[in-house]
Amino acid sequence: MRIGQAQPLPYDFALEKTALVLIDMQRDFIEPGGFGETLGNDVSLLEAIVPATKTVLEAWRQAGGLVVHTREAHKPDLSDCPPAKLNRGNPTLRIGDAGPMGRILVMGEPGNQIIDALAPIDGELVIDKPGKGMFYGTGLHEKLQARGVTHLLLGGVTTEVCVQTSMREANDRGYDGLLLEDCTESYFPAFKAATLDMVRAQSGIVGWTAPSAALLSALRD
Ligand code: C5J
Repeated sequence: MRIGQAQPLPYDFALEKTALVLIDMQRDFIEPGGFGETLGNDVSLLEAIVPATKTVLEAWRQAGGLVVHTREAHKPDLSDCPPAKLNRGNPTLRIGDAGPMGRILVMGEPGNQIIDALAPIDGELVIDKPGKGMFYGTGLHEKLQARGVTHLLLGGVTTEVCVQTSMREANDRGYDGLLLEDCTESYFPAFKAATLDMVRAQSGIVGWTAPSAALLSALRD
């Protein structure tokens, strides 16, 4: 399959060697009362990508492609959350504190779950990650290798933090990654725009970007 509209160059992929990866589409980042809002962000910006992301997820499932969901999630005793992460910034609630949707960014809590619209189904990988990148401390690389995956289509939040970190980690591990432009968002629109530019700079130094319509069209052809 080919996404001819991809930037900076056309993107070729084989369905059976490609995974759709949705990063951290969790209530903690997207809904009021979660970690994103405690950091002072307007979470409504992120909700806007849900319909396009849902359309891609359904089309990818229909095509029979592998789906990976990640969650930024810590153990209840926070033994996987270093002080540098726990104490960073000036949030109204810190990781592990009790918030309106349960303990912030803690595994198993209501706010830590993926939003209902994009909830994982049987057979999809769900990866809990203690860091911003999806490979650090998760075993994801081994799981993808075992399935022969070489290409990744990425979406999720936030563009310049967990999505970009994951995409750079993927690039260093040899994956060809494409970021779906309208399936990712930031609390800071300028940071999203800058990330898309950074990914495709220098002939795709980190990877490719494309609108989700171009992927949907490739899947239909
Ligand atoms: C952040 C994320 N922004 N999923 N996490 O802290 O991007």
